[in-house]
Amino acid sequence: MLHEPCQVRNEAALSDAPDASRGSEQRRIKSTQQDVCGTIFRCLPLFFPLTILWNWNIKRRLFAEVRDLGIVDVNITGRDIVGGLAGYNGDSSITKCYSSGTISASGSSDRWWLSGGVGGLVGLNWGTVTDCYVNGSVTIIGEDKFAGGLIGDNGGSVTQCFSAGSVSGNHSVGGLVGTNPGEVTDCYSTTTVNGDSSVNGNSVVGGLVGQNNKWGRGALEPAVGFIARCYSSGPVSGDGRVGGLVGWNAGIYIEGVVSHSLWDVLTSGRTWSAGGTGKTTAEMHTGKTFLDAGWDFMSETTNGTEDIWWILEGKDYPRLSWENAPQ
Ligand SMILES: [Ca+2]
Repeated sequence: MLHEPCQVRNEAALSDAPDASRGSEQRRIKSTQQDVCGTIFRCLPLFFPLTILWNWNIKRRLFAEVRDLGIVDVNITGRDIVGGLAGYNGDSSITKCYSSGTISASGSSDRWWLSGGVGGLVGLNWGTVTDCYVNGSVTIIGEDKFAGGLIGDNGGSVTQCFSAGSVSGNHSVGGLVGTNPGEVTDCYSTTTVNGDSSVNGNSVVGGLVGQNNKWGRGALEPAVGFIARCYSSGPVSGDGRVGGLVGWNAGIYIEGVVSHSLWDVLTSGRTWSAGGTGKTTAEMHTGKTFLDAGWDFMSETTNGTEDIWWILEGKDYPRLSWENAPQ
């Protein structure tokens, strides 16, 4: 059954308009959903060493849960770390939320410690994001990095989420996640992904994740760089490291892991990826393709009983069971 969270319109929900010049906001939703929806943290302006300290020591005091919240028709223009729901999610959980609309960001590499992390739902995520989706447009103009349909920079965990729409950036651009030193499991993206090489001269672009590797989570917490049971089907374009599923699986850092994940070589226009297995559209519309890869479907128990996926056999890609699954 499709979950129907409360909806909050961007202009009515937030206490004031985003202030792009400050790059920092912490605000509480002013609506009748306030008690349900909790606090949204946006763009904490922390210098890089303090970011590590925050991650290590302080963040757990500020745990928040955002649940059952839809942010619709967002129109946000910012810089550096920007998201439709939250700019920065420290160690909190975001569950059954979605956003739609347009997000654009620009920044300069002279502030490299804040350079990037722009996502349809969350800009920079070190927390837990579950059962969420985005249908919108994410664009980075300038030298900022890490653009993702759902999350720009993910050092946390993303589970059973999807993204649709379009993402455009220059370095580390992904349909779901721009750069991933965290975990992405049981997710998909149908997002159109475009990497503009004119800024850096070389783009890193993937249908699901732009860059996947074990770096960037902070000195005291080991990075994971893990992708499991995911697929992507959107068109992918760019110059440089451009992959159907993943653009770059190592960077200059330690190589990440991509397991039991697939992409559509026909709709993506990409026969190569830094991770995953390429399949035709017909194969991607066939349950057996995914069952053979160990995916947990509603129709079987061999791969598990959590029943995460279902498929309209021969007609569509797999969908998550919390979407309109047949009862
Ligand atoms: Ca099952």
